[in-house]
Amino acid sequence: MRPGATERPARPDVTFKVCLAGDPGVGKTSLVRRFLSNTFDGEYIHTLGTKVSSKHIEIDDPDHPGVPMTVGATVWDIMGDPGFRELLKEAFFNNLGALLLVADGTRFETVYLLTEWYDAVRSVCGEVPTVVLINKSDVAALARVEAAAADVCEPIGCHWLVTSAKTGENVEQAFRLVSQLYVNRARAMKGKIDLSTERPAVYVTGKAF
Ligand SMILES: Nc1nc2c(ncn2[C@@H]2O[C@H](COP(=O)(O)OP(=O)(O)O)[C@@H](O)[C@H]2O)c(=O)[nH]1
Ligand SMILES: [Mg+2]
Repeated sequence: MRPGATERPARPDVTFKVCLAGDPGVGKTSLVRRFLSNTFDGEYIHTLGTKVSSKHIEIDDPDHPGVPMTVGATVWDIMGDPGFRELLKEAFFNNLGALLLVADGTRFETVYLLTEWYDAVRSVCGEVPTVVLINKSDVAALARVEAAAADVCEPIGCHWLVTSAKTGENVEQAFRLVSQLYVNRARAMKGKIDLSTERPAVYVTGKAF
């Protein structure tokens, strides 16, 4: 190992695909950048197609409380244009393990639009562990969006967090939570799926949490 390099397992215990979905401009690319390189850029560059990156995340081993396990998240930052959703949803969501649905806290209508993203995901891969992120908490008036988030999350039965790609609030936590939900579900399904697989994702259908 190079001097100064931080040690991390060459191979994570499990890998999975996590996708960020939500309308254009809500902050998907900025959240990924904050998560991967702990930086922020105020300029808006429209995402074309998809950018795939990966990062190891440490979570609790659900079968051994207090013992950490490493998961490899393959992060898909997709183009959020609703007009392309039907056309590209198979490519975006095939083999999805977990989902981050992102809304803009300064535009509460983007919260309600998440149900359309969720339906598109479900039509491809069934119900996957999902966390809703109300982003731009550094500038948002949160009371109204929090009410909208409750409206959207209750029927889906998913968690939601307030995040800021600008300040970093809850960004790491969001990726850790969705990874933990994925692994908890994968473990609960033990025997039906192979956790030692090296394929980028294991997806399962059915309500898991
Ligand atoms: N103030 C603030 N601006 C943000 C935040 N996240 C993203 N932005 C800005 O919102 C715009 C759209 O962000 P981007 O990540 O490209 O959105 P995407 O289209 O969903 O990928 C950019 O100008 C970002 O700098 C945030 O948490 N706070
Ligand atoms: Mg983008």
